[in-house]
This record gives sequence, structure tokens and C-alpha cells, in this order.
Amino acid sequence: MATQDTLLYFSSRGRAEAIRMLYLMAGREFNDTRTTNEKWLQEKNENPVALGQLPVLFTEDGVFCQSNVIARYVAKKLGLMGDNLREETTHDLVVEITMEFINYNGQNIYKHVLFGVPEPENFAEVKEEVKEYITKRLLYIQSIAEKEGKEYIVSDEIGLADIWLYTGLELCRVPFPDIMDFTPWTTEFAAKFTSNKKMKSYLESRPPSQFHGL
Ligand SMILES: N[C@@H](CCC(=O)N[C@@H](CS)C(=O)NCC(=O)O)C(=O)O
Repeated sequence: MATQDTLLYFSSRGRAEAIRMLYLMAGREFNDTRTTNEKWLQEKNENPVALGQLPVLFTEDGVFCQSNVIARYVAKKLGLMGDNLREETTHDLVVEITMEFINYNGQNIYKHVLFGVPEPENFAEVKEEVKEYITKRLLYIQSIAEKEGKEYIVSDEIGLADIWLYTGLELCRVPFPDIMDFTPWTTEFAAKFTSNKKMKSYLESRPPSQFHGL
């Protein structure tokens, strides 16, 4: 019998939640190991793993870092990244577009809101501009989903693209509590995603995040 993979991350959702949800959707057991900043700092100095950043995934195929690489590895291994090259590429496209708005929000908003850099005078305008940036990308993802014409973005089952998008939206919720309703399509997408039986019971019982609920 194959040994279980072990995911190492902090007690938050952050860059690991999508990976956790992939195992959940595939019904595959894994070790969801959560550490603290203090413990990790000590551990990585004593016994450095990969680049010294989390998440890290320990598998029979090796030790992997970089959250989106780990997610793609897990999604491919568990059959959640499409049945052919076109579908796989579509999942990838949604991952990259989502990464783009997560990073944009991080660079323009979280650096002020979470990491102590003083807010600029025109912060309200900056927020509005970030909202437009995100909305443009959500509309494009909508166009991809409409072209596919399935229940979820790429197929009739929840896959990497859906999980990545949902967790990406969650990651931007501090400045934008209404982000799931930025477009009518996202409202519908989030409702479908969160009412999926497995996902619903996970979302109702998952551990709280120790980092601003993120
Ligand atoms: N590009 C990497 C970034 C990883 C990263 O920045 N991880 C942060 C937590 S979200 C971290 O490990 N910080 C603690 C440290 O560097 O010691 C990824 O996507 O996995």
C-alpha cells in the first residue's frame, strides 16, 4: 500500500488550503501537519528543507515545495486536473489568472493592511483599482467556464481550477468581504462550490486560521 503524503504548513489556510481541498475532493487521506512560525524557524535552521519556505509536500516521489507546483502534482496524481491536454491547460490558465489577482491584491493592499506599510492617502482609490483588476479577471474566467459549459469551470466535478479560484477569492476577503459577489457569475460559482456535499461538510468543520482568518 502506498504511504500517505504529508503536507507541512502553518495553522492557516494561505498557500496550503487548495492543496488540502484537493485531497478532500479526491477522498485521499494525507497528513495535514500544521506548525507555528517559532517552531518552523527553529526547525528550518536545524534541518533545512527545500527553500526553507512552506508549504512543503513529502511524497513517495520526493519532497516538493512551491504551492502551485504542489497543487498541480496532487491534482494530476488524484485525477483533478482534466482528462486531456486541453482540459489540463484550462485548469492551468485559471490557476495563473487567479495567482495574478492574489499577487496584485498582496502587493497593493495586504502590504498596508497586514504587513504594516503605511496606507497611501489615496488608499480608497487603490482599493477600487484592485477591485477592477480582480473583476476583469473574474469575467475572463467566467468566459472560460461558459465556453466549457459544464457544472464547474472545466468539468462536472470540482477540480483544481475551482478549488484554486475559490481559495484565491477567500485570500482576498480581508479588504473585500463581498468578493464572492463581485460578479453574478462568482455568486453562483461560490454557491455551487460551497454546497457541494464534501466541500460543505469540510467548510463547516475546518480548523480556524491563525492568520487574520486567511
Ligand atoms: N512561492 C512560494 C512562497 C512560499 C512562502 O512565501 N511561504 C511563506 C508562508 S506563506 C513562508 O514559508 N514563510 C516563512 C519563512 O519563509 O520562513 C510558494 O508559493 O509556496
